[in-house]
This record gives sequence, structure tokens and C-alpha cells, in this order.
Amino acid sequence: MTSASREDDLAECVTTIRAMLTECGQEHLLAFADELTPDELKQLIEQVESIDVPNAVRLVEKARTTSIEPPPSDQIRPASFVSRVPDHAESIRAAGQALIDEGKVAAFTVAGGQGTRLGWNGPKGTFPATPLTGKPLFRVFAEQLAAHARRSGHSIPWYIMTSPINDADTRAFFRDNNWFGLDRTDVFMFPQGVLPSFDEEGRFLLASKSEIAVNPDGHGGALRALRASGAVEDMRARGIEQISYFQVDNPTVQVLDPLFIGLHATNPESSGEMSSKMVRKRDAGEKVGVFCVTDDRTCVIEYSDLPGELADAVDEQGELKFVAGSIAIHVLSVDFVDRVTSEGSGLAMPLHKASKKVPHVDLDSGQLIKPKTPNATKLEMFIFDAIPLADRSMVYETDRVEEFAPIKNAEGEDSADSSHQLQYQRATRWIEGAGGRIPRTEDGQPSCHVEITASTALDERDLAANTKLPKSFVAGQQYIL
Ligand code: UD2
Repeated sequence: MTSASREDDLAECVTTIRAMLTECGQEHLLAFADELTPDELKQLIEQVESIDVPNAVRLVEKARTTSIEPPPSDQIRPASFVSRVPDHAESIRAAGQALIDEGKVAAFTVAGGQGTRLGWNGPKGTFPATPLTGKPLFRVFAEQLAAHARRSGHSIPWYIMTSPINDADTRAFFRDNNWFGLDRTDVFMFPQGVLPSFDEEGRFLLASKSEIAVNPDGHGGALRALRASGAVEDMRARGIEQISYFQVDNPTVQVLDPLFIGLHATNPESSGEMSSKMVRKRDAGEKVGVFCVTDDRTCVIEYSDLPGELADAVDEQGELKFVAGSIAIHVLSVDFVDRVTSEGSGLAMPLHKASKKVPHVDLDSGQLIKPKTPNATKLEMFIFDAIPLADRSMVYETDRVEEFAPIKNAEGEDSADSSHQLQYQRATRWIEGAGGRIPRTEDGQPSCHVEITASTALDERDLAANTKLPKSFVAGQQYIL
């Protein structure tokens, strides 16, 4: 094809796209088309096509004209939950382990977030998370998966959702680290979808003259992305039936928990479609979603949406009534993901709005504006909004020290520091549970620091059964087991 005919094709494309954008009230996206090189123009056209502008406009209009109101307080009840260490724990754990051993369970990490609060320059999964060796989050999960693979005799597929913003960096990190020793064909990475950021009039913003400003569509976008990326198909081909879902920011998560998987598969409160873990909230103000029941359906109401009088309500013992905090750990069946995302299923996850500062090109001057106050809205879907779509949904109480030490902020609560303290606390607990003796200060605090690698033990039982502990631990020393 000659360059003249290529340019003719491009011009024809622009005409078609301009008509579509005009119809959608978004023709300004081509405001600088005349100034762009053919490559830039092509890039813009491709982005317009990939965004599916008419659909995005529908979503934006719906979000602008409606707001997601939590139901009235008198229609919200606390969700019931299965307490820790249920009766018959051994047989339930064995049922979960059997599913893992039969190759029916995959791990799934959502790692598409931008980590803005943490102030880390790179994908969050590359953040050094362990207290003594500084292992990045991705390595922590990979080591657990390798340990499970040894235990079950076969490798465990690992699906990782990135976003267009960090996909290339995440892939490079895995490549540079030789896939952490995992078989790379068992690591399936895919970027999540995006949605355009828009101004008060619902107009999409231009991040540059040839690029629309977009944001990842939230971890709720995982459901669509699992299907669109071919991950669901890949799971079917591998015989995977259950997906162990967790966020990238929690280094103490059990990437596969036989007990939880067993409960999900066998507990009468579970339909085997989508189950969740909770911890008791630290206090009324803790920033975690809360498991509730509305309309006879289990759901999560985000902390910012739970009416204050409910968040603060206490029972006769003085315990929070709405105590079940979501730690964003779920098991979902492949059938469930397939059902809710299949064509014609009409998957309509609520779109949550957030105001943000979006640098954009001013349409009159062509200059890039970096706003100091929020100038745009972004839309996101949340994974927990899928819970009410399950026939029945089980919530299982786990222990904060065992598996919730998230790293979200640069300092204070849910920071690397607070996570390290919890990781030390857990290691101490495991060692003492396994018969080891940790020296303590006068006020009872452990006076040595221990980090336990997944290849040494996946949990306290594993440590007790399979590890020869040092004869003694000495105050002031550090130990990497
Ligand atoms: C989330 C929950 C909160 C509680 C807490 C537990 C929401 C809205 N809130 O709070 O209720 O359960 O976690 O730790 O979920 N991510 C993506 N793509 C996106 C956005 C996020 O993959 O488009 C990932 C992100 O990489 C991270 C996780 O989702 O792993 C959490 O996202 P967040 O930081 O927005 O949620 P957070 O911590 O405010």
C-alpha cells in the first residue's frame, strides 16, 4: 500500500469516527487531529475504538444521573459468618486440600491499582514487603505457590490482573526475576479494562492531543477481564474449578487456604459460587468494607457508605454490631465467573464515582493543565458487588495476625511498618505454637525478630510438623527461617 493510500484510509477512518463521536457528544476528542502525525492519529483512533465510546457514554450518563445510595439503615442487617476453626475442621481442610491436589484451584491476584497512597514508583507487587529480607510482594506469593506445588505434587496456575498503566513494568519485573522460579507457562498475566475520566458535563478528557485520559475500571473489572483475556477459557482447559482471589497489597494472605476452599465447597451457607473472608473490625472507623445483609442478600457496604449510626452500633457486650470487616479475600467458582459474564447475562456492576485530579489538554489553548483540585470523575467497579449475584454466599472469619497485614499507606496504619509488626507477631506465634521459645521483654514483647519463608512453612501446623527449630532464639537477634 502506498503512503498516499494509507493517508486516504486514515482520513476515511477519521470521518467515520468523527460522525460517531459527534453523535455521542464527544467530538472534541478529535480537536487536535489536524496537528497529529499519522502514527499519533492512528493511536488515537485505536484508543477510541478500544474504549467503545457509545457504551462508555452510556455508563457515564448512568453514573452522572444516578447515585449509589446504600439502603435505608433499617433495611441493613449485619451478615452472619462462620466462626474461626469450625467443627470438623480437619475434614473440611482435607476437602479443600483435595481440590488443590486434584489441580482444580488457581490463584488470582488483582494488581492493577496505582498505589498512589503508598507513593511507590512502580507496580505495587514490586514493593519490598517482608521485614528482614525485603522480598517484594510478588515473590512472597510466588514462594507460597511453589510450596503448595511441592505439597500437592503439581504446579498451581497463577492469574495476575495488571492494568494498562503497569502491565509492561509488571511483566518486566517477572522476567528480570526469572518468574521467581515458577514455570512461566503457569503464570497468566492480563491487563484489566479502562474507563474514560470525564468532566462535569460528561465530556471525556484528553491526556494529550492524541490520548484520552482513562483510569483502570476497578478490581470489579476483574470479572470481565477474566473472560475477555481468555483466562476463563484457559482455566477450563486446565480443569480449574475454583479461583482463590486476593489483593496484591497483603503479604500475609494465604494464597491458597485449604480450610477456606473446603468451606466454600462444602458449607451449607455457601453455594460454592463466591465466598469471602472477614476479620473483626479493629474499631468502628477502620477503613474496610463491612459484610451486611440487605434484601436477604449478603453484600459488602464500603466503609465510606455505611451509615454512621450503624458503623458505631454496639451490642449488649459492647461489641460492634457490624463487625465483619472485608479483607478482600474470596473464592469464586469458574462457573460463577462464566455465568455472570456470559453474553446476555447483563452483568451490571454498580459504577462507583470518585473525584480526582486529572491532567488534561485545554481545548482552547492546547496547553496541558495540571489541576490543583479535583476536576474530573472516575468510575470504578468493586469485586464485592458480585457477592449478591451468587445464589448464597458464605463469610468466614479469619484472624488478623494470621492473614491481614496490608501495605497501603506510606506511614501509620496499614503501612510497611505496621505490616512488619504483624509479620513478626505471626512468626512469633507460629514458633511458640510449634514449641519454640522466643525471648520476651519485661512487658511481654518478643525481643528477637523472625521472618519465616513460605518454603519453610506455610502455616503454624506446617512449621510444627516439618521444621527443626533453632535450639534457642536470642534477644536482639534476627532470624530468617
Ligand atoms: C479495599 C476495599 C476495602 C477493604 C480493603 C482491605 C474497595 C473499594 N475497598 O480497600 O473494603 O476490603 O481493600 O484491604 O475495594 N485494584 C486493581 N484495579 C483497580 C483498582 C484496584 O487491581 O482498578 C487492586 C489494587 O491493586 C489492590 C486492590 O485492588 O490490590 C485494592 O484496591 P484499593 O487500594 O483501591 O482498595 P482499598 O485498599 O481502598
